[in-house]
Amino acid sequence: MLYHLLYPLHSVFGGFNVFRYITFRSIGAIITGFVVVLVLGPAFIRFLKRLQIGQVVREDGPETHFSKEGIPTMGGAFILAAITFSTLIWADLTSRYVWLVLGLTLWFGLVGAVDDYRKIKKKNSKGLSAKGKLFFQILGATVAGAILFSHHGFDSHLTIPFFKQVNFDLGWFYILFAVLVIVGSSNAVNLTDGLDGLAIGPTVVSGSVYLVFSYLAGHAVLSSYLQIPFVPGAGEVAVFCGALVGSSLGFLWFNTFPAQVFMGDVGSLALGAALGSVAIITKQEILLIIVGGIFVMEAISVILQVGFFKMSGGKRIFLMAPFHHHFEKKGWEEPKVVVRFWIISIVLGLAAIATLKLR
Ligand code: 57M
Repeated sequence: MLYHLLYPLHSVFGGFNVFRYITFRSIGAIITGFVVVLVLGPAFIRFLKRLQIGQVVREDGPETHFSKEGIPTMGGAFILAAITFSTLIWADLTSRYVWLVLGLTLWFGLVGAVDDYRKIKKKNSKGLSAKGKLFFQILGATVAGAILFSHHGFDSHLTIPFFKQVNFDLGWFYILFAVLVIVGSSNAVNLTDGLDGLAIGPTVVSGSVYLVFSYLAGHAVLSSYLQIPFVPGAGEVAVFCGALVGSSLGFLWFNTFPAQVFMGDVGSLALGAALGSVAIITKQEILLIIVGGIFVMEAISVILQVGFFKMSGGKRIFLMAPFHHHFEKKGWEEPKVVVRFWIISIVLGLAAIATLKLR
């Protein structure tokens, strides 16, 4: 909005020229998202309490979680509201990539909200059926993948970190690949969101890394110098990433141990889909495995645990999956597990940025 309102006035007031810069507007989006959630967060938490939207905690979980029963959940709805507000304020609203990422994020948020609401209404932690949730996720991701693929000049080549010269042309299969990345990252963040601050911390890290990659991918000179795919118009997605990072930081203020609010599936599914779709647009899909390494590790721990559990007739690889519960069962205090996962996430984020030079 501000870009359209104020930049044209730069001939009258030179200072408004700053609104043309994506870097300035991305920082504006970070600050706006953060301030909106920080200032209005307490009122929103009171609102959730008034509506009695409290967490239903499963009996088969770690005993330390039983005291979390009733903590307000669906805080992710507020994160998404702040992301939307901040993006609309700071982004160039003629950018089709911004509308695509925002629309997909809100679609996954809607799927999560229905799941959360059914869990709360039915007072059980089942919610939407797994098949139902997956169907609507795949539907949204397929539409987004098809829209992207149909964009004039969209490049369906796959880029591999560290190997600049290697890229496969997936052709139509790119849509399937995009669905895999978006739905995979959405569910990986969802599985990770099981301890106070555990999912939102790595989301801040991943969103920050993809803010940088969006800016570089959309920059003709820098992308050429760094030998990464040039995606004209991808730079505006950095503003969306800024809104995501700022809003997530604001949410972390209330979600850190002991959490005053949980994000709910409305938050975790949406944030995961947002990261997956940004990875697709910037053509840094494989990089998401490094940047989102915590999410990947959590998802793999579940796949291994459930697979081995079924094959071995009930034996476990980990004390409990996802991985964060394994350390809780080993006696680590919750904050210790969370901060150590954050440390790993930050190191992986830095490693992801380092791939720009290691080619
Ligand atoms: C998403 N949801 C949390 C909260 C959050 C296949 C199986 C591995 C699936 C998995 C599962 O059910 N995952 C669902 C994780 C839940 O958090 C809610 O869900 C939203 C995110 N989707 O926003 O609303 C609980 O997590 C805790 N929590 C916090 N702080 C937070 O900031 O403490 C969440 C956010 C909340 C709260 O206690 O109630 C969750 O864990 O369900 N299942 C599991 O993760 C279960 N693992 C399991 O069954 N493992 C077995 C299988 C794999 C064979 C095994 O290892 O033997 C664990 N989760 C629970 N109970 N709740 C263990 C059992």
